[in-house]
Amino acid sequence: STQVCRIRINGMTCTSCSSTVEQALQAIHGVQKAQVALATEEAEVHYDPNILSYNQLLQAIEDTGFEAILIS
Ligand code: 9UX
Repeated sequence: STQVCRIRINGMTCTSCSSTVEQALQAIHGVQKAQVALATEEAEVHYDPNILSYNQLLQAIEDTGFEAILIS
């Protein structure tokens, strides 16, 4: 199954920042699709809720050095 969540990411200032976050999300088992937009400072992540929870997505972003806040 698929769940979609949107996450606000604070602290990204260049495309290298957003690429780092996007690749970290895409590398997680259970993530089906992840897009990080620098302009809006948001991530949209499609993931399997049977494999992981959104809290692990937030933690993975925080691990890259940015602040993550669940939007929806
Ligand atoms: Mo860009 Mo982001 O030079 O921490 S990688 S600012």
